[in-house]
Amino acid sequence: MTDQPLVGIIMGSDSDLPTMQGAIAICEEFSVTCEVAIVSAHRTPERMVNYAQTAAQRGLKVIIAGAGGAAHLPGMVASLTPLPVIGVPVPSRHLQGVDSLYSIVQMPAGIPVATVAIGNATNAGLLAVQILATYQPQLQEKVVQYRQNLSESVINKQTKLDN
Ligand code: RP5
Repeated sequence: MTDQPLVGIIMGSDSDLPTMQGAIAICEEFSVTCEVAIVSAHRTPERMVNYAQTAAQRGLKVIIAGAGGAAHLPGMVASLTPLPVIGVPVPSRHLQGVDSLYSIVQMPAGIPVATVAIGNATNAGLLAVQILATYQPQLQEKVVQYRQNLSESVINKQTKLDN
């Protein structure tokens, strides 16, 4: 593990943190250094622009951006950086995150955001790890092992059901 963060995990509000913990936990599990920041597209727009425009030169390789409601953060950040951006629709109070999903997933051609399911920051973390693993063979071995463990856990559940 290096000290240089390779994954930037950002969110629109501290209220998004419980959801975004899934991505943080995956980075920890794979010993991938990440940085975590609250960056709001609406409340701190200059901070968002600065974060996105300096991300690549600071050494980040991928950004995970979570937001809820009018969730413009992932798309705006994607428009300001050449790095891949993974969007996490955070469950919202009134529309359960459908608003967040639609806000994040409907990007115009040319500026993609890799959008995961509502609340599924775990998959965002895994996608980020898999992106890094394309040039880190040891990390790729860990991804393969993770998948094997996942399969085995299902088989074990079946064995318990059968007995
Ligand atoms: C969005 O507004 C945030 O991403 C959060 O999901 C939502 C609500 O924010 P708070 O009012 O809880 O700070 O910008």
